[in-house]
Amino acid sequence: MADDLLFERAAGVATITLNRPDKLNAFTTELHRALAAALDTVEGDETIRAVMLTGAGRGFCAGQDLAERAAIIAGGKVEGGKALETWYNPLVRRLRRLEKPVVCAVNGVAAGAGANIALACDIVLAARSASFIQAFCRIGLVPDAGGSYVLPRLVGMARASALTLLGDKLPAEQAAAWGLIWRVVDDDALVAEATALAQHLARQPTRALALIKQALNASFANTLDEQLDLERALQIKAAATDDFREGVAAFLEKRPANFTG
Ligand code: T3D
Repeated sequence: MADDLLFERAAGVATITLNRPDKLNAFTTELHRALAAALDTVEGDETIRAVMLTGAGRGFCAGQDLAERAAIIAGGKVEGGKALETWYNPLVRRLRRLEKPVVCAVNGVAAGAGANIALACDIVLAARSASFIQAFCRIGLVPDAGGSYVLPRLVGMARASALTLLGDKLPAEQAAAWGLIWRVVDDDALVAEATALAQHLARQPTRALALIKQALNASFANTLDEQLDLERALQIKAAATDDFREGVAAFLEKRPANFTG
């Protein structure tokens, strides 16, 4: 249903809101389809220079809709990897490779793939009342949507192991203290702060921000030598942009830069 996802654009920012509040915005096939279409729009519209992703109601996203999955189980057609192959893996790859920054405003509980989709975004803000749950083990599944990749890298193996093997709730403030997310803000300030951050990013040199994402995405798998070579290659591209010229001119003229992306 189209209303399962809200899409608004203003001031260079596309705001995407998961909108199944009664079910804590759990992912159905329809919601996946709507999100993929929204990201198509984001990719194709050069006036959109940043994204803000959030959820409606008291949850951010409770991961896979288990009622939808139960219907499939009841029909005897369990295909463990299908939803990952069709929806979750492409979504995580798209968020990481999107050449525009994505701010995630985690407004409430983020569980299962919902938690890991949030962690696939570039800058994660969370409401003070929000929480993160690697809920997979509670239902006999393994972490997916990139959880087993990012968690050890973000918080270390000891914490990643406990989070994924126990499936306990991690409060937002603890998540921030551990470096899982950027920061926590008061609940009633979350949307305004996340929107302001996304609007700030939309005024920055978009091409350079995309190249920064590319550098960070490669960093964990690269040796120092490989990363230095990559930085050089990306710097050649960044230095060729109008925004680099504008940034230097604005600095020397002691005025704000007018980046055009
Ligand atoms: O094949 C594949 O698809 C593999 C891919 C898997 C990816 C995954 O994400 S697997 C993990 C799936 N998610 C979960 O296991 C989390 C399930 N939800 C919960 O454990 C709890 O809802 C929370 C801890 C997140 C929040 O608890 P609480 O007490 O605050 O809320 P609640 O009462 O449990 O939920 C409120 C409503 O949302 C409720 O509906 P109702 O009874 O009022 O009509 C509940 O059933 C519904 N809901 C919550 N999560 C889901 C859900 N409905 C369907 N699917 C959900 N994941």
